[in-house]
Amino acid sequence: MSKINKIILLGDSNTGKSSIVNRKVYSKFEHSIQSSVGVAYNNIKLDDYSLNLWDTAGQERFKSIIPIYLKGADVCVIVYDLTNKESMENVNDWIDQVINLITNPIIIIVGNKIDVENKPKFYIQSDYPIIYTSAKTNYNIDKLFLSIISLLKEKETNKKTNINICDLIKLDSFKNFDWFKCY
Ligand SMILES: Nc1nc2c(ncn2[C@@H]2O[C@H](COP(=O)(O)OP(=O)(O)OP(=O)(O)O)[C@@H](O)[C@H]2O)c(=O)[nH]1
Ligand SMILES: [Mg+2]
Repeated sequence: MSKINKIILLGDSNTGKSSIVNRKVYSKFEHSIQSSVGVAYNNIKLDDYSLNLWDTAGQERFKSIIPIYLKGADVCVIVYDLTNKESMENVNDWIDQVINLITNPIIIIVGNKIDVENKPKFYIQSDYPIIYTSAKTNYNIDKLFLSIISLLKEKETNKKTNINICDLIKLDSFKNFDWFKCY
């Protein structure tokens, strides 16, 4: 039987959370996708894992409902828009919100919209692993989910309750994951 894991996508509005989910679940990308209202749910099966994907709305007016959905999350994917400095600066606030509510969460930072040309890009420094993606071109989207599965597996195998994610991804099983880095 598949192991069920709760994956929550967080981050400012317009960073591409729903687009990442749509790319993975429906293999499509929409330029004129609607901003999310509340939370949307999807399930995907990968490997022997069943991932429950919770796509949250980033708009300020939905901030108060996020903690309800954060509860029980196994992986928190914090998405920012590489071309939007403010969304990058807000990543730490999203991380704080997660660590206030969840003990030893797996946090992954996603810098999305790497396809955009002719705009400055804001690369982040963090204690958490980072992956750069494009929901538009499908760049690194599969690798993002592969990384999620690998982190879940490693956490299970290591059975450490207090594991540092950046230590985890230094393990041998991540040595070929050059798209997935801690800085
Ligand atoms: N160029 C480019 N545009 C993207 C990418 N991902 C999303 N977009 C566009 O960015 C806008 C916002 O995408 P959404 O997926 O709705 O963003 P969101 O984070 O779900 O926003 P909220 O639901 O409001 O929190 C849309 O116009 C998308 O088409 C990407 O990788 N590259
Ligand atoms: Mg959305």
